[in-house]
Amino acid sequence: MFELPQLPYEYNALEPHIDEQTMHLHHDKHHAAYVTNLNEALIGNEKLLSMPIDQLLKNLDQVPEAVRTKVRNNGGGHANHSMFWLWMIKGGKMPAGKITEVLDSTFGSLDKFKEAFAKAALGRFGSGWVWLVSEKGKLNITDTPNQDTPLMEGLPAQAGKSPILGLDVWEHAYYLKYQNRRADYVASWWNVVNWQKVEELLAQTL
Ligand code: MN3
Repeated sequence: MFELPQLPYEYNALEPHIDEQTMHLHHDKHHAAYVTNLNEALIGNEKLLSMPIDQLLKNLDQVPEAVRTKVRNNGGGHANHSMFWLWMIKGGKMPAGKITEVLDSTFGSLDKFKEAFAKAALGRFGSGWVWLVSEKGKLNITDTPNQDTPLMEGLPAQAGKSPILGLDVWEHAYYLKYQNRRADYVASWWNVVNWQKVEELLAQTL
């Protein structure tokens, strides 16, 4: 069975950038529902229920066709949100180490990277995610619809494109505080990004 992870900080830890009420709804309702629906879709399938979530998403072809879309949406939702909580931290953590070098060499500077990432976030029509992915240290910005994730491309995490940073641009992630102002949400989100986590994930892809 898949389980809802606890937040690694208090619900109000990301204030004022991400408000407490949004965190409660987002974690306790939205993420919880993805976990419940994922378990429900896989009832009786012990093999799939015992896979790590990223393995399950890399092997969607092993999921019975009747529940594949449900597993894709809810399993993606579970994986994406489990990572999303870890990509944020109270007070934020500035980039340091290898990630700064790679962002500079790929995008020109941290600010230019942020600009390009924000542009992708604003350009994603409707619900979805924006990603910074690493392919053996080669960085790219991508985006996916719904709860799809780069993990679904069928490539092993160590050899393929691994998400090392992701931003939820579903309205449920920001609408209470920012309403339709997605650009303001993205601009504010940088203040709580946990770059130390990004650095760790980058290192795993090198
Ligand atoms: Mn969400």
